[in-house]
Amino acid sequence: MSIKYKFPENFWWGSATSGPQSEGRFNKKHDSVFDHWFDIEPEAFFNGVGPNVASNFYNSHKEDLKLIKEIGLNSFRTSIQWTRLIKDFETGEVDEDGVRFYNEVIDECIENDLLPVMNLHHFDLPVELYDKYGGWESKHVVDLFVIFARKCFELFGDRVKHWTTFNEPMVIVEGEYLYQFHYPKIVDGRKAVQVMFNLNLASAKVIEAYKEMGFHKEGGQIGIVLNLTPAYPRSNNDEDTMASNIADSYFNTSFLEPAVKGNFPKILLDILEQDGVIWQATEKELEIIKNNTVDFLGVNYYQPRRVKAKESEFDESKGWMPDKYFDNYEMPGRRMNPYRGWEIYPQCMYDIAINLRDNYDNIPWYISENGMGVEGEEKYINEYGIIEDDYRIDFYKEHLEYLHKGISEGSNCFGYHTWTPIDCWSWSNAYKNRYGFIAVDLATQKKTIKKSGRWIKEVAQNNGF
Ligand code: IFM
Repeated sequence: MSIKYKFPENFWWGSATSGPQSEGRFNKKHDSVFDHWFDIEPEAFFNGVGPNVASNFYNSHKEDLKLIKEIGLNSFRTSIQWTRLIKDFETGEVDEDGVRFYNEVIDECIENDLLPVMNLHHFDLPVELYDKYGGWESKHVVDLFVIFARKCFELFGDRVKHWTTFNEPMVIVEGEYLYQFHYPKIVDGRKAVQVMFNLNLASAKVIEAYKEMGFHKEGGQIGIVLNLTPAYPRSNNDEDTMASNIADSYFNTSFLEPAVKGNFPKILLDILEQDGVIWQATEKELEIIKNNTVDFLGVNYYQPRRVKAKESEFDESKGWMPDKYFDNYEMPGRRMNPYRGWEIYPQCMYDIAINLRDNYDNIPWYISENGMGVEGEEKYINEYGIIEDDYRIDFYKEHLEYLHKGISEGSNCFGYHTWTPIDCWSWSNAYKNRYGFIAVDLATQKKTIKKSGRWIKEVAQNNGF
């Protein structure tokens, strides 16, 4: 078979999930904000399905990781739940069953030749820390997170050589403090800005701890996973371009710049200062951010952001919001994933690759999530009981072609992880849209490899397609 798109040697072919979306709540001693939200408002979740069982990974990790190996992947990301590992958040005392569980997961990854990539926070703040301190609004919570991270490094750092501090921290800002799609569904632009700063600080403080603990000398690396939604203006006119630059600075470079370069984008600082909503930060904290940038970057890419100059009336009653400066633009003819409501724009993979090459010191990076959520996949089951998800294969191929182009022009990308290996629970969308290479029957928890799972195996074996 001839391979048109060959990827660099030792390329990561993998897939990502997270603790709260796969494990189920079994034996967890604390609740996250999502566990709590489901308990008080189950009707907010698609078909009333919450995180209690998810894909049962807590109980079936042995079999699940074997299946993931069977589809040819060489790497796997999940997250360690703060609410599972830690018994006492203030002291960092651990829960022994949590330690046993994550030890088993890591050891089984290694036995199955899956490089474990461990993430420390995937939207799963302990609800007690929200109730007591205001969660990420509080710098004390930042310090408690560092205690948790140190515990993770101490317990698992001998085997886990790739860590990420956060998954999509911007989603915490947007979902919890602006657009009400994550509990506690607050609308408060000022708090959002402080949370944005505190999350950047937390990431830098965790990196500082990792360095101090000496893991780099043992080949360890630490990064962050950002959901980049590159902003494209409606037109090249000044107003649209400015609106797009502002949106980009709020939603993308607010985390990308500090993570990679140690400082915040000027355009964002100017606006926040001018509007009197800038965060509270000390010189010492800014210094920590400056000195503790990432070793590598994970990029979750799903959709671009289309922007136009503000045309609609800004609703002042909500207080300060970034939307004061731009409107979202529905580009005529854009290609949509109707189930998720996200635009499909594979070319963006190339734009991201070139942006990181040219504007971010060509930092080592990988695609840490890319995928297509589809509702009602049962209709594609063939006579052998296999889901024929050709649409997903086509989606991946298109994205990989553009990624390949970026790599062939020198972008330092070392891997491609899809979302997700096994269909998993997706927050308030629950199991509405399925993303996996492996299907889950929710009634029986039976797991069956889809056509795309066979396809990725060949891609991984050939290191291209
Ligand atoms: O399920 C989420 C994941 O937690 C973060 N990235 C996007 C996925 C699909 O919506």
